Amino acid sequence: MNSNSTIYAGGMCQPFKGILWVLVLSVLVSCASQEIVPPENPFRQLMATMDWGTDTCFVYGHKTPDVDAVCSSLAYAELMCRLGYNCKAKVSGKTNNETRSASNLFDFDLPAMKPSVEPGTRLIATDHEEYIQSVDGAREGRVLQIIDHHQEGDMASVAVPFIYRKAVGSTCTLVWQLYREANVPVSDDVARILLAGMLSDTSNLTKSNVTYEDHDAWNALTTQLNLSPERVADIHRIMEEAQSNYDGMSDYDIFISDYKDYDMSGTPVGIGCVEWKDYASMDAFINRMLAVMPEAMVKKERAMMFCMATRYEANPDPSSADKVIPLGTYILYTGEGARELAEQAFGESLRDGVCYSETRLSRKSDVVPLFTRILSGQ
Ligand SMILES: [Mn+2]
Repeated sequence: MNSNSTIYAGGMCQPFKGILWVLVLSVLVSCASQEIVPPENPFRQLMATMDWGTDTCFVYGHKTPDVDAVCSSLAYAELMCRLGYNCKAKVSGKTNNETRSASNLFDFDLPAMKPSVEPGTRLIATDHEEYIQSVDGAREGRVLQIIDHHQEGDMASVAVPFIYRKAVGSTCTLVWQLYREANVPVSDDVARILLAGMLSDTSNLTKSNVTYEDHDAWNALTTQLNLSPERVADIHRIMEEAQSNYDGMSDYDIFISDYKDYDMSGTPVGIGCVEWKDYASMDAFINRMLAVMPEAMVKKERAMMFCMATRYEANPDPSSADKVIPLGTYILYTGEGARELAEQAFGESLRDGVCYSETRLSRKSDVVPLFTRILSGQ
């Protein structure tokens, strides 16, 4: 066969190969030069088109703020400031033990408390996009941006100029990506804040909803901060212990320490998440939560109240630093129709008020989408 008649490059005649290489190289060179000097930055341009007004724009995570909510709001407010916009992070409620532990471990100040905003206040929402989870007054405010990794909520409308939503493990991963998008280097201070949020929400990259994008961010941040994987695991363990440390807290405060409100097709639903690692006293702990849930249902004006509690058992590996390992998830319920909803989702009750899932459940990725689907009749 004549080599000129073959179509794969290995059989190409030499002059043709040469032309191909010139083409490839010229494409590469033009791409590279575009990367070095961006002719324009679409993210910064979009930010510049926003109606920022003259007052401070507040950046809030969700109510009952956790580490990801607080850290994403802090780091994103800082990015906006670096771009020249007058933004400040705030919290709408008391931070939990894990968040206070993270602020000590990673050496950053928690945002000041501001439980409500005036009508017309400009807002950026991180780690949530439902008004019911937002600062009081948000409905009468002006939402400029949403940065979030939950399912679409009622804050997200065409009137919001910038919405960045991706189903990644942590909102801090998204904020890290937007620093790159804005071409603003992440300072070490911001890197510590972002890593804290990531460790908490992804449980140090071990949760089922973790993506390669979370891994990218984790790698970049730990490299920048010069933290070995072992050191990161140690820090994460201390944060986790703080999260499940309920010393000195009332049962009611334990139940609402990681709690969120939802409006599911018109049904007001509340879901708390608790961690109780003393597995020998788990049954008694479940009873304590069941006892305070009706009170929470009244205070939070919910029709149904749920509580997710991880089931732990002793780690069969005695050499491991983790003394217990997670198994499934208990789903505690109270309120009219709550039993039917829980059983439709997770099968027959173990006993009155308690269902169980053999797989460990995520509120965001498993329970909320499932309950929403059932309640909307889909
Ligand atoms: Mn989050």
